[in-house]
Amino acid sequence: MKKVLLATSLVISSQIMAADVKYTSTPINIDGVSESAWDKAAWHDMPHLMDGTLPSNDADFKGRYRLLWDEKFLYLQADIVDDVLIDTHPDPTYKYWDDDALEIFIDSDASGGIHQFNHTALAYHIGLDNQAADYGPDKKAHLYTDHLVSNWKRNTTAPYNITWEVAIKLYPNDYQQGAKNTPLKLTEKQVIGFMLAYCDNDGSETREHFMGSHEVQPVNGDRNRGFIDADVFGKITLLPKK
Ligand SMILES: [Ca+2]
Ligand SMILES: [Ca+2]
Ligand SMILES: [Ca+2]
Ligand SMILES: [Ca+2]
Repeated sequence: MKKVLLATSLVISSQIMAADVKYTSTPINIDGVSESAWDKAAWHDMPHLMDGTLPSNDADFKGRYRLLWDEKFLYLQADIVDDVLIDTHPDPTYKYWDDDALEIFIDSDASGGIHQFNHTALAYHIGLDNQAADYGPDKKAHLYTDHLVSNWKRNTTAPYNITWEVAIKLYPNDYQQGAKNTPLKLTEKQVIGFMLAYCDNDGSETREHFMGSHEVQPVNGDRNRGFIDADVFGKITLLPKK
C-alpha cells in the first residue's frame, strides 16, 4: 500500500513540474511565427482522445504546445499538424466544435466545478477565423474574442505544420456577461486550471477527432467533459520572474 502511494505522489510531482510556466520579459508577437522568446518554454503533447476516433496517422492530426506568461497574458503556442482545414459553418457561434478549432480551457483561479453556463471557467473555441466562442449563462453561444489575440500560419516548408499563437487575458471567477470586466494581473505562483484541445474535421458531418493535452476520466463512457466541468482540467503554475 505504501509503495502504491509513493508511486502516485511521484507521478503527481512530475506532472506539477511539467506544468510550470516560465515568465517572458519580452511580449510575444502574436503573428503565427515563432520567435526566440519561446526557446525557454517546454513542449507538451496532445495525445489524449476526448471524442470521436483517433487520428488515422500523424499527417491527419498531431499537436503539441508550450506556454509563457507575463502580467497581461498567458501565451500559448501550438504546433499543429492537420492535413485538411475545414470551416463549413459560416456562423462563428454555430456548431463551431464541428469545424477545425483550437480549444483553450481556462480556469483562472483553478476553482474547478461546473462551468458550462457560467464563467467560473471558459472554454475558448478558436475557429480558423481567430474568433473565440463559448456558451454564456443564457445557455447560448457567444463570442469572447476580446479576451484574446489569436493568429496562425502554415509553415512554409514541408510538412507545413501550423504555428498557432494566442495571448489570453484571464478574468476573475465573478466575470459578468455583458458587463465591463477587468482582466486579472497575472502574478508569480498563480495556479490556473488549463487544458488544450483541437477539434479536427476533414470533411465529415461532425467532428472526427477531439484530441487533448490531458487525459479525462470518462463519465458513463464520455470523455468530452471539458466544456462542462473544470474539474477535468490540468493545473499550471506561473513560475517566479527571477
Ligand atoms: Ca510569434
Ligand atoms: Ca485532419
Ligand atoms: Ca474559476
Ligand atoms: Ca481538419
